[in-house]
Amino acid sequence: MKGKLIFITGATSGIGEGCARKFAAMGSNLILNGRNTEKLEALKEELTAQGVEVLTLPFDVRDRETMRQAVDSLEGKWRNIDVLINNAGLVIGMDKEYEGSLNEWDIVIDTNIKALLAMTRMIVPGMVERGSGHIINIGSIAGDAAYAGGSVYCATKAAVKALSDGLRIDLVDTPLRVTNIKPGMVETNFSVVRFRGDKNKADAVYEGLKPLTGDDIADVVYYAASAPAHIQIAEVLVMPTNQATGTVCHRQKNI
Ligand code: NDP
Ligand code: 8X3
Repeated sequence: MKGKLIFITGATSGIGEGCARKFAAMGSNLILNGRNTEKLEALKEELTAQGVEVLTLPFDVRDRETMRQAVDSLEGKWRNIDVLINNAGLVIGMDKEYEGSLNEWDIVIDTNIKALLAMTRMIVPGMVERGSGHIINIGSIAGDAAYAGGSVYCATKAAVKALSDGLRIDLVDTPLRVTNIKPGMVETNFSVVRFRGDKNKADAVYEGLKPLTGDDIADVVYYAASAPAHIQIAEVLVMPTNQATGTVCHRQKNI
C-alpha cells in the first residue's frame, strides 16, 4: 500500500481517524475529509511528520455542491485515488419509527446513504478509467437486522449493503473491488452523537464488555485493501468477542 492514495470521509474521529493512522503507518498518502477543520489539520501535521503526503478536504458530505467542488479541486496525482473509504456516518437518537424527528432522520439518511452514493458516483468513474480502485464502505451489523430504537439507522446500513452489492455487480467486468465492512460495537464518538452529547448514556453502551476500537476496524479495512488484486473481500462482519448479534451480548461486572 506504500505510495497508494486513500480518500477517507469522516477522518476526524473513530474509525476514519484509525484508518488514516493505519494507512499512513503503511506508507499510503491520504485525502482526509470531515467537517472539523482543526482536527483535520492536527491529523495532517501528525501524519506528514511520518513522511506521507496528506491533503485535507473539509466539507459536509451532505452538501453535494460543496462535495462536487472539493472533488473537482483535486489536481494531478491527487485525482488518482486508489481506495475510497466511505466512512462518514452517524445516528441521532433511539426513537421509535412513529415518534422520532423527521429532521434528524434526514441528517442520518443524507449522510449514511445519499452522501456515500454521491461520493461513489463522483470518484468511481476515474477508477474505472484508470482500471484500478477499491471502494470500501463502512456498513454495520445494524444493516443485518433492525433493533429497537434503531429503525432508521438500521435501514441506512441495509442500504449500504445493497449499494455495495449493486456496485460490485456493476463493476464485475473491471479490476475494481468493493468491500462492505460491518462492525458491531466500536467505542468511538458514535454513541456520544447518538445520545446527543450525553457521555454517561454513551458509556453505558459498552459497559461490562470490551468493545472494539477504531484501530481494530482500521486493521480490517487495511486487510481488505491490501489483499492481492485477485481477492475481493466482499463483506466482513466484525464484533467484540462478547457480542453475538446486533442485540445479543454478554456483559460482566468487572470490565
Ligand atoms: P465517530 O462519531 O467517531 O466518527 C464519525 C465521523 O464521521 C467523524 O469523523 C465525523 O467528522 C464524520 N461525519 C459525520 N457527519 C459528517 C458530515 N456530514 N460530513 C463529513 N463528515 C461527517 O463514529 P465512528 O467512527 O464510529 O463512525 C464511523 C462509521 O462507522 C459510521 O458510518 C458509523 O455508522 C459506522 N459504524 C460505527 C459503529 C460503532 O459502533 N461505532 C459500528 C458500525 C458502524 P466531523 O464531525 O468532523 O464532520
Ligand atoms: C453501530 C453499531 O449496534 O450501535 O453501527 O447499531 S450499533
